[in-house]
Amino acid sequence: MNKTFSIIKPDATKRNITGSINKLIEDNGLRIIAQKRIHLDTAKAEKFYEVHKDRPFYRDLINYMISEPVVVQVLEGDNAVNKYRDLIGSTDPNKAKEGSIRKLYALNTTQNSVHASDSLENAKREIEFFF
Ligand code: 3AN
Repeated sequence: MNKTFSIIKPDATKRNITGSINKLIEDNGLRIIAQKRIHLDTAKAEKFYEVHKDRPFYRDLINYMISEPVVVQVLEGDNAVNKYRDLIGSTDPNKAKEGSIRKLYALNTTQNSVHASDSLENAKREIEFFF
């Protein structure tokens, strides 16, 4: 059993598909053990995405992440980090595999509906950042 961190992003909360995404999470054997809806401010979004601060898409990403509320979550399950990365699919929805959350719901590479931690170490850090 391990834990991972998830964000249901503004494009998804805005379209009222939080429940649809949560159903996919639960149907895939992950348990939502904590969840809250928050509105990120610029400082918090910038800190969370600090690793991308020199990337060309950084400012658009921050503006997008503060545009609407998000739902931050802790998910638990066997191999939760890898299982959830697999379920969300590739960053670019055109490359995401059939049945993945991003293939089903993402609008484009920035507005891609969900975030998932990419390692156990980052999961721990990201959970502590929000909970
Ligand atoms: P992932 O969320 O698939 O792990 P990261 O961590 O490389 O992807 O990127 C973090 C976020 O930054 C993505 N979820 C997406 O919203 C945005 N992003 C990443 N790459 C691009 C890109 N090439 N163009 C626009 N936005 C991007």
